[in-house]
Amino acid sequence: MSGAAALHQVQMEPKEYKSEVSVVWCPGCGHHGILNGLYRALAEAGIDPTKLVNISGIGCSSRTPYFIKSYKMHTLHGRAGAVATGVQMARPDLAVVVTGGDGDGFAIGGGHMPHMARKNVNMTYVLFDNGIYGLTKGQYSPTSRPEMKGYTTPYGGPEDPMNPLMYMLTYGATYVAQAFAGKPKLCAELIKGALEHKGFAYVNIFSQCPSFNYLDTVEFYRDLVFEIPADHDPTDMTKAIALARRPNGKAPIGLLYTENKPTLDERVAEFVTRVGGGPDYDINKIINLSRP
Ligand SMILES: Cc1ncc(C[n+]2csc(CCOP(=O)(O)OP(=O)(O)O)c2C)c(N)n1
Ligand SMILES: [Mg+2]
Repeated sequence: MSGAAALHQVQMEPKEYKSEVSVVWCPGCGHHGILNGLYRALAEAGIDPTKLVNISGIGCSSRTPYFIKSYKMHTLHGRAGAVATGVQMARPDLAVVVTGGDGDGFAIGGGHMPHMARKNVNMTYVLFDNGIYGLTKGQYSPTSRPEMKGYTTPYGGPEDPMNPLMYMLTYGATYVAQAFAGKPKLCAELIKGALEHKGFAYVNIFSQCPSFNYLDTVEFYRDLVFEIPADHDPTDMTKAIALARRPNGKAPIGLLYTENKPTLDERVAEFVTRVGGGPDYDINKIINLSRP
């Protein structure tokens, strides 16, 4: 279990996870729905707020830690994942949750995403995917559709968007899910699953930005998504990839893939036991290990 010591420790209502800071997002922003899903997931997983660390970069979505009763770090743009990896390795007993946007995670932070996935860092990453840079008032992001007109693309863009699900599946994330802010109950269910998963859990959540992304409206997302059928086997990578590729142009919501694999902290602990660490660290022993 992710941050096992933090899980199923308390019985709190979702609203008790609200901090004293008022939520400042625009009316109608999908991020509100995701935040509600997060409150519910934390309550349902019984996470002890004193064992929860919510880490973010910069963006509207990256303000989430202010609104949740938890320890928190509002770090640099694109660097939440790297900081979270450090926190998780130093304190594997804590539940580590990153919340951030498509720009934060896949543009400036894009260099970090594959490494959290391939290392199977034991944490939950909730990506608020609104296909735009919201905080800076509407620039094109790696998940923007070419038709999206923003300040940097007044005629639309010349690029196809990336596919975060394909990316996460192929880089080795061990829990990959997708949801839509308009369905906070599903958001809660999938985030709860991520919190309870041992390993790198990625949840991509579509979120409308009514202030700057006039294309990806609630209606657009409602029409885009379809619920993954109940008979989908989430341990089957081939089927997960087929779903991630958007059959018939429709985006799946639900759990695509899950797998059990040792996490980075477990492997490092095993490594230290095997080669010796701490005060008994012996560089000669380490050097000898590399000799045939
Ligand atoms: C190093 C650096 N470069 C650029 C910025 C400006 N900046 C702040 S937030 C942001 C993008 C936010 O977009 P996203 O992560 O998608 O979050 P959203 O606001 O859409 O939720 C940018 C480019 C910054 N703060 N720091
Ligand atoms: Mg965004």
